[in-house]
Amino acid sequence: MSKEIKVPNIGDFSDVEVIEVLVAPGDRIKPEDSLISVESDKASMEIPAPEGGEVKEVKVKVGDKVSEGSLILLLEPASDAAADEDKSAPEETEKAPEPEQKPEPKQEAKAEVPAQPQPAPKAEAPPARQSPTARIDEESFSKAHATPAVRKFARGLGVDLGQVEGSGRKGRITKEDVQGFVKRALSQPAAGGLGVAPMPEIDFSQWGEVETRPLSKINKLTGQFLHRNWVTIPHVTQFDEADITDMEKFRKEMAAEYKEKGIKITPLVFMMKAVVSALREFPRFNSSLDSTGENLILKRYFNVGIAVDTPDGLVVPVVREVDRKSLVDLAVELGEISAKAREKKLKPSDMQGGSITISSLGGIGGTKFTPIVNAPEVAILGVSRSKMQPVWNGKAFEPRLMLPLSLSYDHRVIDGADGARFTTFLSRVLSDTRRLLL
Ligand code: CAO
Repeated sequence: MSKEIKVPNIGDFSDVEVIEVLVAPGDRIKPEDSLISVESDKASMEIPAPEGGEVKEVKVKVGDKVSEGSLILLLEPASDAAADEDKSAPEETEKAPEPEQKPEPKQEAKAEVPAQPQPAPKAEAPPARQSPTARIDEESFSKAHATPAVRKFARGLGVDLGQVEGSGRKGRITKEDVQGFVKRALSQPAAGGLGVAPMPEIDFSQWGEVETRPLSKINKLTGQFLHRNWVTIPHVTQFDEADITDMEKFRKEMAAEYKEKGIKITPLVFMMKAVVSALREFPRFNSSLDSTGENLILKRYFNVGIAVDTPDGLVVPVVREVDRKSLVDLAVELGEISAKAREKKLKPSDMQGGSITISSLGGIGGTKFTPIVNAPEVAILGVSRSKMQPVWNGKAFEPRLMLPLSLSYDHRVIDGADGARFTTFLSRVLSDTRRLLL
C-alpha cells in the first residue's frame, strides 16, 4: 500500500516554491533523506523523508508552490517493499529464512511524527576528511546561497561554493552550477593543477552588445598546446639584432632573378640556414627532454618548423633536412608549405619532428616579441621587421639594416649564457652570410 507523504509543519512558511526535487520514482530512500528543497523569500530548506521505502510517484515538480499538508509523493514503506521483495523472490527467502523484514519500531514511530525540516544552515561544519584537492574557504562557503543538498554535493566534490556563480532565483547556486564549475575547472587542467581558481563564467552582454563565435578547431588545438607549454616550460627570451644590410643586398638580387621563375625569396630562408649553423654550433638547442625529464635527446637532423599564420589560426609545418637544401630549394618549399597550410592540407605528420621553430612576423611589423617554445623542442626564434638604423662603426654613425631577433628557450635545458651565445652567433652569421658556407 502506497502512503502519502505530505509537507509537514514548516513553521511560518506557506506557499513556498519547490526549487529542487531530490528523488524520483523507483528511488529507495531512508528516513531523513531529503525529498524536496523549498525556498521562501527568507530561507531555503529541505523536507526530509519521515520514513524509508520506495518512491512510487512524485507529485510535485520544480516551480510548484507548497504549504503544510501538500502532497509530495507516494511511498511504499520499507516494510511493504520488503514484503513484496520476499514474494517476488521466494527461493531466496527459502534459502535464507533468518532475516526478519520487520520495520524498526523507531521508524514506525517516525512515520507518525514527521521529522522536522531543517532550514539551510548558516555555516556547515567541515567533514572530518576533506577531498585532497579541496581548498574550501569556509566563510565564503557558508555565505553562498545554496540548499543543503547542493552544499553537500559541492563539498563532496571539493568545490568552494564561494567561487560558484548561482544561476537560480536570486543568484541561488544550483547543482548544475556546481557541475558547470567542475567541468570548467577540468577543462583547465594546468590551472587546476597549479591551484589557480578557474575563470568565472561571465555574461558580457550585461555591458553591451556582443557576438559569440566558436573557436576554430586549429585555435582550440593550438590553444591547448600553447597553454601547456606556457605553464610547464620555464621560458627566457633573449633579444638581439643582426646587421643584415649585406644579406639583404644579396637577397634582393636573388629575389629579382628568381621572381621570373615564380619563386619568392624572402629573408626567412637565410634565417633557416643561419639557424641550422647555430644548431650545429650549439647542439643542446637541437634537443628534447624525454618524458621523464631526466634525459636529453640530442637530434642529429636539422628540421625547422615555420609558424604560418592562416585564417583559421596558427600552424607549424616542419621543413625537413634544411642543412641539405639550398636557399632556392627552401624558398620553393616554403611557398608550398604556406600554401598547403592556408588550404588546410597539412597532415599531422607534416607538423612533427622539428629541431627548432622560427616564427617570423617580419612581413607584418613589430620590434620584438616573446614567442612560446614549441615543445618538445627547446627553443624558438622570433624574427621581427628589419629597420634602417644609425649604427656606430667606431668613427661615425652608418645607416645599417638591423633585424630584431627574439629567442625564447627552455631554461631547464639551456642556460642564459648559451642563449646569448646562440643569438650572438646567429647575428654574426646573418651579418656575413659567407659564414653559412663554413
Ligand atoms: N623584415 C622586413 N621585411 C620582411 C621580413 C623582415 N624580417 N620578413 C619578411 N619580410 C618581407 C618579405 O621580404 C616580403 O616582402 P615583399 O612582399 O616585398 O617581397 C614581405 O615581408 C612578406 O613576406 P611573407 O610574410 O609573405 O614571407 P615570409 O617568407 O617572410 O614568411 C610565412 C612566410 C609563412 C612565415 C608568413 O607568411 C607568416 O605566416 N608569418 C606569420 C607567422 C606567425 O604568425 N607567427 C606568430 C606565431 S606566434 O609565435
